[in-house]
Amino acid sequence: MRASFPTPLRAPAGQEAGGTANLDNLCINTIRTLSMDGVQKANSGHPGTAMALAPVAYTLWQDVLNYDPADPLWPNRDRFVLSIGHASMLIYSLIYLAGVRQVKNGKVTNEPSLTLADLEQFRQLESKTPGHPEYRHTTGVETTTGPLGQGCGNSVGMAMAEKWLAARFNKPGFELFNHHVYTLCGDGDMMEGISSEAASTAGHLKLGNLVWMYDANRISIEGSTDIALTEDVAARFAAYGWQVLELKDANDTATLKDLLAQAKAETERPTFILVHSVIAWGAPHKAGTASAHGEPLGAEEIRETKKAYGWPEDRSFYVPDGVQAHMQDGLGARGAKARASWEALLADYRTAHPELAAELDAILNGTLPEGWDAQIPVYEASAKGTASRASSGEVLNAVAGRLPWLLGGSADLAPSTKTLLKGEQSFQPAAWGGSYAGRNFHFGVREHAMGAIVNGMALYGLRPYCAGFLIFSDYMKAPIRLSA
Ligand SMILES: Cc1ncc(C[n+]2csc(CCOP(=O)(O)OP(=O)(O)O)c2C)c(N)n1
Ligand SMILES: [Mg+2]
Repeated sequence: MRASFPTPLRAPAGQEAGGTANLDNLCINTIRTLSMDGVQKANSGHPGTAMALAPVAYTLWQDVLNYDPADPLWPNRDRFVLSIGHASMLIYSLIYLAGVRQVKNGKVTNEPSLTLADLEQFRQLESKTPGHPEYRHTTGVETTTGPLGQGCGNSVGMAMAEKWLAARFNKPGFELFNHHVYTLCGDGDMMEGISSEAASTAGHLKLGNLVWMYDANRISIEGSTDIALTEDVAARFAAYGWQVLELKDANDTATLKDLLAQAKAETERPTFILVHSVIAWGAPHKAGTASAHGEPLGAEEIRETKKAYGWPEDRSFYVPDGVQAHMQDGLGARGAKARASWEALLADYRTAHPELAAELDAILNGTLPEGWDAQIPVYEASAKGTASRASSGEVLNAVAGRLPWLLGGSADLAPSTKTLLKGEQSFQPAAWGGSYAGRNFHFGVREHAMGAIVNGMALYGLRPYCAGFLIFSDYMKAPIRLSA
């Protein structure tokens, strides 16, 4: 079934206008056409969703995200998670246009993370632009995505890590951590159980620093989602305790900015923005069809689509002058300013709170405190032995005393798995009588999300663990593999 596509070739609001609106649309159409061209050249990939969501992702990056392309490791940067990893040309185009610098061996270099030549190598062996985005392979990719739902789970872990870091390190006059985690997800993510587990957890924990944007294009591989997804997804999120907002047209960037402002203004609830989009927007024959999900558009359709965008029809991988500079003036300038004031704050923090500053350095550098293992007990060989879960609990507690950022919990099995850290609080919002500084996490009976959440926390440099009975680790296979 073809989704409705009433005004296929009409320019989005503002496109006809001059000035910045025009430059914004130039950027958006650059992302769309790079995505089409990348997939076409590779003769494989997913053009439609990258095209449709270009205005959404671009607006987020250009007008909202606190991210400095010159320092992709800045600890208080907003995180962007592309849970719909198949739309990878979207994030590669943004990384390229934003001029994100490459990180090598843990250090930021002056090289761009991606060049136009890298985009032309989309999906080629050893290229920096694999079919699905991979963490540490391409700078600017915050987590590996592809197995649908994992990115959603990771983003909840990231938002939890942010809350924990803020609770531990922020001091009066020193708000070191106050960033947001933004996730783009799709129908597939919404169908996967892991995202429900993760969303339920995020609602319970009142993660007001988390925003999911759901691309409700009502298309997946087999056709219309009418064949498999008919529930009221927004109502589900309201029930989970999220703020639920709706964007009626993915091209309406002005309203999107308002909604993202509402998301940031809401500090108690995570925000879910349901976005209506048309897959392969602007493609005269393929817009709104499942074939635009995972096949190249084809040379003729690309030509006609470029014509509809007012683009040179015969140019491939065309990046108009001024597009990269425009992103530097927007995202780049805002990010540089935010990072500079953060660096200054950190410098003063080092004087005011030297011990905490040293601890933060260790977290960010991935090092361990001196003597972290000094209290690990020694077990004499004995015929009777000790239950490994008992010795595990003792060792965990022996290390925890010397490693404050060792934290974690269990999927409702802590009394059996012996994973409770003695004398530590539970990680809970104040509303439930707890604190985000707590180190005992209660994942609930949600193994799949637990794995992805812990992966998201690990991406912040924390040392998280999770636990359950071995047999239930079957429910966690995907996050276990991704953690490797
Ligand atoms: C766990 C998992 N199962 C299956 C797939 C294969 N797959 C990739 S995209 C996709 C359809 C996703 O639909 P949607 O999220 O609506 O994306 P759209 O077609 O709108 O881009 C599927 C089944 C996957 N990537 N991950
Ligand atoms: Mg879809």
